[in-house]
Amino acid sequence: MASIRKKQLSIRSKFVQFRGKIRREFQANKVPHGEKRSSAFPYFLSIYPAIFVFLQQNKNKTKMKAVVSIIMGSTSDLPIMEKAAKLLDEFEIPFEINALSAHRTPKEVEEFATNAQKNGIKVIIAAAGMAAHLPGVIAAMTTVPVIGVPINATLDGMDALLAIVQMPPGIPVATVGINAAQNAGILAVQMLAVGDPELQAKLANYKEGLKQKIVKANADLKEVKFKFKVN
Ligand code: RP5
Repeated sequence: MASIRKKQLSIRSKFVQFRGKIRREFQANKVPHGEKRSSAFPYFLSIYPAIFVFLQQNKNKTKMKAVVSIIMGSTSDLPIMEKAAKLLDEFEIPFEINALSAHRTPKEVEEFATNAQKNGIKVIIAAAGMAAHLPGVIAAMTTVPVIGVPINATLDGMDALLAIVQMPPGIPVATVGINAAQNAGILAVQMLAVGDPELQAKLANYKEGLKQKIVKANADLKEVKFKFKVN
């Protein structure tokens, strides 16, 4: 809800800037300084097609509602988490990205987690490094499945991996490998694809693409020569 409101506000402010620009251009070019505009007609002629084009361009953005929420402990996690975002983009899944911290913004984490389901979020991808409590804390407050991404911030990411994966019975976090944000994205799509044949077909196609990488690897390996290599 908050993200849609944010998008609407940003589109509105872009529109206001755009309308101001058109007005200024019209006044600069068509109305000599100090003269009164004789008719409003040309002004409306110039602005309404522009409004129409603007609204058309932004129509899809306002309609989309996030079904996946990517949460990270800090923007320093973004270079890793971009891989999850890229994957969701590829599958045309509407998502949101926000920074929240179990330690620095505990109240906001609670607000997010307790409202996630109501806000239409179907899967949460939560990433954190160091003492990575964020995914587990979110999982404690929602029935929306949480995928945890341990970030390698210190100790090669082992601290975050153990903090995320070792959840007490009753509060699972589906933990992927250290920095494995792409896998988190794929897992999120797989969860969404349950009962969605169209998305399942897209996933099957994606996995078929992965097979091609190994087909090419074998072709390349054929060219590698060793005295005792027999294939
Ligand atoms: C965690 O601490 C974050 O998820 C990040 O991986 C790590 C370091 O955070 P910054 O100090 O870069 O904000 O909470």
